[in-house]
This record gives sequence, C-alpha cells and structure tokens, in this order.
Amino acid sequence: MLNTELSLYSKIKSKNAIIGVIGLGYVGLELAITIAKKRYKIYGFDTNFKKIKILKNGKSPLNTINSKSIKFLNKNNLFHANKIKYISNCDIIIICLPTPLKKNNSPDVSYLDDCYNSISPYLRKNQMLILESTVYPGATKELFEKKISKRFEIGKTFNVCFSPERISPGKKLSFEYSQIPKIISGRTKECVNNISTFYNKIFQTVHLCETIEIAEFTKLYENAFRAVNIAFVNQMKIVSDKMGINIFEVVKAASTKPFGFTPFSPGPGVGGHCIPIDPMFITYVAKKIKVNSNFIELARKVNFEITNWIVKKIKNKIKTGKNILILGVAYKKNIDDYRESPAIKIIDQLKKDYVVKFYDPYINKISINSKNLNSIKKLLYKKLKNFSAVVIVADHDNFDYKKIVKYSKIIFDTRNVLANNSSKKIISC
Ligand code: SAJ
Repeated sequence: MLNTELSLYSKIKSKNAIIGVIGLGYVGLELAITIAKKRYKIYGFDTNFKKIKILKNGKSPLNTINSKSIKFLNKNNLFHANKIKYISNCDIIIICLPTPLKKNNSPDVSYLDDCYNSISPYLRKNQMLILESTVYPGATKELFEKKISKRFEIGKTFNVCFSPERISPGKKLSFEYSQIPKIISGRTKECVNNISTFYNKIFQTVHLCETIEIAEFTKLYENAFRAVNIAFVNQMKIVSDKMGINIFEVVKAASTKPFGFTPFSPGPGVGGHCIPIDPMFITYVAKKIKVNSNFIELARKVNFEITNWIVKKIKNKIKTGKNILILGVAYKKNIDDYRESPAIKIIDQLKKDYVVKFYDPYINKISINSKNLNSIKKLLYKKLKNFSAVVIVADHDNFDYKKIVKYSKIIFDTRNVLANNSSKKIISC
C-alpha cells in the first residue's frame, strides 16, 4: 500500500507518519527534538529565515537547547523556512506559536490566524492538527476547527486536537521533556485515538482530557496558580519587611511542612510570556461571560507593584553616587529571554534619577520603549566599586557572588541569592 493510502492511525503506529512542527522557538524546537528521538521524520517551519539558517548550520538559536541536539535533528530530518507547501507532506501538524497579549490585555491570536491562512491551501485528507500554543478556552474551535470543518469531516477525514506545552525554559530539570506528563485532547474519539497513539509513543505519561476546552483551561489554570501564589508571597514580602521579618526565612520554615504547602519565592516581579500573560486569557473569557476573576487581576497588579516597591527601596537606601549596575536582566535565571522582565521596569524607573548600566551573560542588548541599551562588555568584578550600587535582578548561576560582595559598595539582592552572606553591604529586597 502506498504511504499516502495508509490510514493516519497505521502511519502513526508504524512511525511512518511525517510530522510538521510550526514555530521553532523553545517549545517547538524542544518538541521536534523529542519527536525526532523517537524516529519520526520531521519538517520544521518558521518564518524567521535567520533562525532557519542557524538551524540548517547545525547551531542552536537558543541558549536553552544545545547545538548537538540541532545537529541530530538536521541529520535525520528536514528544516524548511516558509516552504510551507511541505505541509501537505505532513500527516501531523503541530502548532507551537506565541500567543501574547494585546495592549488592552486581550489575547493576540494573530500568529495563529496567519498560520492558518498560510497552511490552509496545503491541508489535505487524513491529517491531524495539534495546537500546542497557550490559548483561551474555545480558541482551538474558533481559530481552527470551525474553518477546517468547512472542508473536511472532523474525526473522519481530518483530526483536530489540543495539547498544551509544558516546557520549563532554562530550568535544569532532572528529567527529560518526554518524561513530563503530556495533557492531550481531541474533538472526536478518532481524534483522541490518533493523538493518544502518537503522544504515547513520544511521552512517558499522557493524560487525556475529556474535551479540548478542559485541556485549554488546564494550561491556564496551572499558570494562574503560579501567578497568584507568586503575587501572594510578594505581598507578604512587603508586609513582613515592614515588620522587620525576613520573608525568605518564613518561606523556608513553612517549606518544612511535608503536605499542604507549595513554596514560592518573592522576587522583583513576574516576567516571561507565560505567567504574566496566560492567566489573563481566563480573565478575557470571564469578562465575556460576565463572571468575576478578580483574583487573577489582583495578582497581576501585585506582581507589578512589587517592582515599584523595589525601585523605591533602592532609591531610599542609596546614600551617595548616581551610578547603578543591574546584574541580570533576563526574566529568570540562566536564560536569555527578557520578555516582560521586571529588570526592564526597574531600569526604566531608575534611569530617571541615575546612570544605569546592566550586565547579563546571556543578553547583550535590551530595548526599553524602543530605545536600545547595551550591556557592559565584560563584568570586571574589581570595577564594581565604581558603582554606587549593584542590583541583582536575575540570579544567574554563572555570576561570582563572592566577588560581587567583595567589590561592590552596596548590593540590592532581589532574589535572596546572597542569603548565606552576612555582609552589611547586602540589602535583601
Ligand atoms: N517567579 C518568582 N517567584 C517564584 C517563581 C517564579 O518571582 O517562586 C518569577 C520568575 O522570576 C519569573 C516569573 O515569576 O520572572 C515566571 O517564572 P516561572 O518559574 O513560572 O517561569 P516561566 O515563566 O518560564 O514558566 C514556565 C511555565 N511553563 C509552562 O507554561 C509550560 C510554568 O508553567 C512552569 O511552571 C515554569 O516554566 C517552571 O516551573 O519552570
């Protein structure tokens, strides 16, 4: 039987299915590598030609994915930028595109809309589309299923599924991506059968949600849980600070409770494109159906407020001089991403009254209100004494914290990374 005549199910079972991953960011690339390791043929699609060129040269565009994995991917699979016509070769199309917020805090689904418009001419019978992007409940139906059902019979000649990504960028996990349980869902039992057959070959554990909407909501709930708890501990930091109590010690003590407690650490604010963003998708739908989700909005407000609180603390404590060095502008440690990073807000506010420079080993340039700011070229620890203050915003592991304390005049530690150092120069904030 020709490959084209084999049913989708038998292609998946026999690993003859060809997989297309659209969006080769930290989600799509990680997923492509994980799938390729299970010996499926992969097409990778991305509109960023520069990125595709880097990938084709066997290099990684991300500091969280090593070039060895890219070389492996290249050897066994095919990368294509914009040769979107190859979508018709793919039996399974997995969409891993960003879903940011618009200025009015409603979901920006333009990447998904553009994606559908570009792949639509190449969709054919017996394909399965899996949306992995984080979306509001109902989006898979609205943005993909409704359009596809005009041309194919969902579940019979075309499968529509949703499976949220669960990548933890930058975190050195003690387990592989394939060991993170995978949430899956499909519109019909045939869709479910195909996605569970496929993802059971890729991931160690698969959890089937009864509906696509449950799966869409699950992802948002996971991240709203983090946003709300981070906001809670950030507010408790402000309260305990006023009482002269070290909140980090409180969290450390509470963490000894072996049940019913999940520790979160206070920080300079919440960055990234998951935690500040995803919970707002719940608010977006809640507002449309006129139910209250003010817990989420309050968390967002508190997570912004904590950044202002830190800036105020810095201004109050700096006695002399006007030079400040920000160490680490990434939104969390050991990554090269500064989207929504609190460091941007901190620099933007401080630069009104101080000369602010930054150094981040992973990021050499940032843009604040479309003005570029370059990192200082090299971190010469001995020169730290030339700054009135050093502010640790991203506690990258590759900083030499002993030297930072030794050579700095005053250090604002927003990450409690210097907890074990009793130097009077350190101000925990
Ligand atoms: N943060 C705190 N205190 C905390 C935890 C985080 O201030 O206790 C801050 C971080 O510094 C960062 C922001 O919140 O600025 C978000 O941190 P995050 O650890 O949630 O990291 P993200 O944004 O990379 O979240 C991703 C999410 N993964 C997915 O959505 C698939 C999240 O669900 C993961 O739990 C998280 O990675 C992770 O644990 O690494």
